[in-house]
Amino acid sequence: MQKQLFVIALAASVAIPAFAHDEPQKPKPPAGHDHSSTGPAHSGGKETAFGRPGDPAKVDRTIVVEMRDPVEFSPAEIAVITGETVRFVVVNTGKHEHEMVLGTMQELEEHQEMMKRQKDMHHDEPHMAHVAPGKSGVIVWQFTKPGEFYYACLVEDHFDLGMYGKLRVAGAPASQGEHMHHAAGGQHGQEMRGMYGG
Ligand SMILES: [Cu+2]
Repeated sequence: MQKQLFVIALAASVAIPAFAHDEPQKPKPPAGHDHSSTGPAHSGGKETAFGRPGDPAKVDRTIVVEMRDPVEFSPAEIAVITGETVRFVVVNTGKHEHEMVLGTMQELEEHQEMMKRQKDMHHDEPHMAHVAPGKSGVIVWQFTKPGEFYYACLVEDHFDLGMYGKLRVAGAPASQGEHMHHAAGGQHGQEMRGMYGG
């Protein structure tokens, strides 16, 4: 019962960014808002709000994320334990280019705006993988802070069309009870995938 409620709460919270995203006037942070000096999503080896590049030799878990046409990530929700280093194997099973970019919702939206202004902007950083049709890419990332983060495809208008997923970073394997541990563990993503047909 407890778990059921948790899942429903999760589903409800997933819907909120989608609405916010559709608003033409995005809320701006108040003046003087403490903004990262590095700007949107430039991880280049540094600590970010959503973690830091992981050491490929110290991967805790490998998660396969499938990118499908027209604009879908599967799974669309992933639970990670705080401190965990995840190796994402990002598989593009579509006929269109896709990419997986990690970040906060605000950073991803800013990044998207930047991409619209500079169509030819090409970059590759540790928190992103641009993948051609039928190919796969890898992101190794350590999630150092708890929170709700996202992965989005910033190719063309895919993000606007809803091509993003949610990363829920929570807990610590040793300090949590059986229930929390289970909720934060890798199995949860699989359950979500099943429930929502992702
Ligand atoms: Cu895409």
